[in-house]
This record gives sequence, structure tokens and C-alpha cells, in this order.
Amino acid sequence: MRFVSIAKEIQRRRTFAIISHPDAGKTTLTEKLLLYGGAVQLAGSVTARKNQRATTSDWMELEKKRGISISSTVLQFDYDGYRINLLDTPGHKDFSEDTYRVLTAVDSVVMVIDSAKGIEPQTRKLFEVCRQRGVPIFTFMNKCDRPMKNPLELLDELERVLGIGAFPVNWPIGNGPDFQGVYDRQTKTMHTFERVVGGKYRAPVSVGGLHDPAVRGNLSEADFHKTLEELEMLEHAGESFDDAAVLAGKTTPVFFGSGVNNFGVQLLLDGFLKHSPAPKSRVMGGIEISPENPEFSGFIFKIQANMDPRHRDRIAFIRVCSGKFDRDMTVHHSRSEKKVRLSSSHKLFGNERETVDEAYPGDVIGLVGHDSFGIGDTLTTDPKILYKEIPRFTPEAFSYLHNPNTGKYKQFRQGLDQLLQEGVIQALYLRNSSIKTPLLAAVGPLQFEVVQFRLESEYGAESRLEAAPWSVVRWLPTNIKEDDLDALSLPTGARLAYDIGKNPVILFQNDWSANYFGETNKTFPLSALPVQTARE
Ligand SMILES: Nc1nc2c(ncn2[C@@H]2O[C@H](COP(=O)(O)OP(=O)(O)OP(=O)(O)O)[C@@H](O)[C@H]2O)c(=O)[nH]1
Ligand SMILES: [Mg+2]
Repeated sequence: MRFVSIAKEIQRRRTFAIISHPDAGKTTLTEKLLLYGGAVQLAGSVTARKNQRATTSDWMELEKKRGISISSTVLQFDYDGYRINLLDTPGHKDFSEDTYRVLTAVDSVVMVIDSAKGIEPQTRKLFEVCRQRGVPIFTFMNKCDRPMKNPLELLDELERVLGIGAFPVNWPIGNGPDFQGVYDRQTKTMHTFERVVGGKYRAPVSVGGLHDPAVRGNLSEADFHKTLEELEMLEHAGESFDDAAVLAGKTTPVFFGSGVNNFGVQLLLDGFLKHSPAPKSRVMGGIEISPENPEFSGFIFKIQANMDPRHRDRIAFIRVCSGKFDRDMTVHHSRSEKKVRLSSSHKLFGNERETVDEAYPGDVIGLVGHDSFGIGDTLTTDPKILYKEIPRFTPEAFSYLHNPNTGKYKQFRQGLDQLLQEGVIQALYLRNSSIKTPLLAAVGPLQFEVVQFRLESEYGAESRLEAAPWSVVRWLPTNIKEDDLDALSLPTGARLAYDIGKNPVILFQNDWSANYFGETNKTFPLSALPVQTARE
């Protein structure tokens, strides 16, 4: 009986991330999916004043100020019998560590493309990660209300640049100011859209046949015929929706539309839910863990503090992978190898939370009140299960962070420790150094800005950055002895340091210096990434 109901719950879970290059419209689309999914009544949007936004997923003060997403956001809601866990991710490459962690926690992705620009570099990188993980990809060709590339060219780009088959589920009629709507190739109906000012409400849609006079709208005879020819060509190709190819990540279903104008959002949502996968098994260390496995298991992929100014606490985000979660259950915590009781569990909707009593595979829930939890930790009722999903990144930017106000040292240190635990940034400690100033290491410089901003706004601590003279870090073997470290002959300007796990690293001034050292010192091979220990 219990088994049957778990299977049913798993089948109705859809856990997915929205990914793309910066500015393609992920947050806007997220907001519209919430509107069409019935989770918000009124969509917030990027208003006329570029830097003032009020979307559910960009809730951080700095996100509103900058008009970009800085941190990933979890939104859980019910729609049409499904329990949806949607994760909006930041597109900027400086925050890609967060985005990549989210990709470990989802079962499929919606890739947003700016139809005027086609496939941009960051989209390509994120796509590669999805392909390696075998994650099914759905494509939304956004901004069709602006002059866009020819749709056939966009499909060709998907196939040529990304090497994935593209199956257009619908097709745009008209382009830019002449955009009339989309033709749904499955049901052979035309969906004509009206522009809604501000896009706060659902756009009225009329559905008809392709040859209804209204469909042509203000399109010229020639343009309309061109579209008919394109559609005929697609039909001629004779491909039909191939679910197996989509689930294997070999083909991406393509939807056209415009998030900000609510064009094509309903079709995307319904098409996505129909064809996307429910949670499936994960293979870890040769063991296959199926979601139906009665033992509860999941892993922490994100930590964030101070989401709610009234609570000022820290949430660990866990993706449930198998079994059933019950509030107050006792689980094994991989890092401490201790048993912990999970009493404070929440479902999440942006920065809002609500106590949750049970959760099933696919769900992302927030756990509060466990300072020992870190990113990558496994929580399970079966200690044999250990997930090692979290990718590591090599920092490329280094800066000292000074505390200019000695009276506020406590706030400064407490804030910084918290941000380090969240993985917002990394810290390194110079070997044999009396300097107490923390040395921060980031994938990109925008991370420094986030640290400074959050220290000030969440902990009331000022800070000052000072550029450090290195640009490359390499890890030494973890078992290297102190004597061997002493004996290393480093190039000019290079320094020995330790990461937060006390693993030895070398900081180099540039790539050339790092490569030269690597070539001439074969005894202790360098690695661009820290060696992961079993319980890390
Ligand atoms: N013309 C037009 N503009 C759009 C559309 N969708 C989004 N935009 C605009 O594109 C800009 C970026 O939108 P966001 O939703 O913040 O983009 P994002 O992908 O979330 O950006 P990051 O999270 O910072 O990577 C905003 O100014 C939006 O109003 C669309 O369909 N048409
Ligand atoms: Mg965004």
C-alpha cells in the first residue's frame, strides 16, 4: 500500500531548472510559468525602470538593484495534478558554481534562447554539462516579439552548434512587430496572441485553424506564404515527437514565444509537463538507487542564510532522491557520520517558506537549524548510500578582504564564515604567514561584490578589497609532507597556501608560471581541482 502511494507521488513530480546565457529571459519566464501554473495571481516583471524588479525568484536586494540573478531560487507549486519543483538559475558565469550545483539536483532543464541572438557561450557551456549528465533538455525560443533570426536557422544552430536534434513543437508566425503567435504542430491549431501591457495577466489567446483570416493579421501575403512553406517543409521531414530520444537527451523539443508578453508560455508548460521525466534512479559508486527504494536519501546542493530577515537563519536545500521524507525523522549525516533528527523542514517558494511534513523523491526542501550541514552532504536512513554529485570549480580571481572597522570584527568574521559555508566564495590561507586578512578566491569577480554587499546588508559589516597578485591556483597532492613543501622551489611571486579543507595549494602569478612549474616538478603533480576525499 505504502509502496503504491510512493510510486504515484514520484510519477507526479517534475523537478527542473531554467538555464541560459545571462539576460535571455529565465527569470521572466519563471515568473510567467508561476502565473500560468496558478502559483501567483499577478506576475511581477522587470518594469520600465531597468533596475527595479519585483519577480518572485529575484528576491535578493542586490538582484533587484542590479537586475540580474545572483543566486538560484527554488519554487515549489502544484499544477494540473503535478508537484513542480522549479529552479531559476543565474546566467552570469561568475555564479556558475551555483548553477552547476542546481543541475545535479534536477531531472530535466528548460533552456532559454534569445531568438535574436541564437546560442550564446554560456548556454553552450551549460548545455554541455546537461549532456554529460544525460539530462533531457526542452528549448524555449524567447523574445519572438523582437526581430529574430529565421526559425529554421535557429533549429539548424541547435543541431550544428550543440549537436542535438531539434523537434519544433510549435512554429512562430511572423516576427518582431509582426509576430502573430504560434502554430501548434501537434494539434494543428494556430494560437493567436494579444499583447498585454506589462504582461502581468495571462494573455488572451484565440485558437483557430491556420487558414483563418485572423491568423494572417498584418502579415504580408509573401511573409505568410513563406511561413506556410516552412511548415510544409517540416511536415515533409516526417519526424514525429520521439519521447525516447527526448528522454535520452538526443532531441530537444522546441517551443517559440515571448516570456515578457506571455506568448507561448501555456503551450510550453503543458508540453513540458507531458513529455518531461519524473525522478529516476541515480547510480553512485556502482550502486543503483531507485527513487522507489524504501530507504530515504538525498543530498544538500545549496545553503543560504538570511533569506527571511525575520528569521536570520540558514537553510540547507536538499534534493530528495529516494524513499519518503517525514518531518522529525532521524537520518545518518555523511559528513559527521552522526545521526540527526530533521525537525525543521520547509517547502520553498522564493524567499517564502512553509513547514512541510512529508516529501517524496524529486522534492527540494529546506532544512533549518543544522550548522554542521555542508554542500554535498548526504542525508539517509541507509548509511551505505553516499552521493558525490557536487562539482568543484577552480578559482581564477583572488583578493584580500580587509575589515576597516575593528570594532565590528565579530560581525565581519561571523558573516564571512557564513558566506564561506554557503560556498558563495572560497578562502585560502597563506602558509607561514602572519597576515590575518582573509584571502578570497572566486570563479569570477562579481562574487567579491556579492560578499561585500551581503556582509554589509546582512551583518552590518563594512569591508575593503585589495587585489592579490595571483591569478592561478593549483592543488598539490593531499598527502605531501611539510618537509617536501619546504623543499619546493617556487617560481618568482608564487606562494604556498591551504584551502579550507587544509589541502596544500600553490598560487601562481600567471598560467605560464604554473605550467612551467608543472613541467619541471613531476614529483608532485599539480591538479586544477582539489582532490575530493570520501567524506567531503
Ligand atoms: N522583448 C522581450 N524582452 C524580454 C522577453 N523576456 C524577457 N525580456 C527582457 O530581457 C531582460 C532580461 O530578462 P531576465 O528574465 O532577467 O533574464 P535572465 O535570463 O533571468 O537573466 P540572468 O538571470 O541575469 O541571467 C529583461 O529586461 C526582460 O524584460 C521577451 O519575450 N521579449
Ligand atoms: Mg534571472
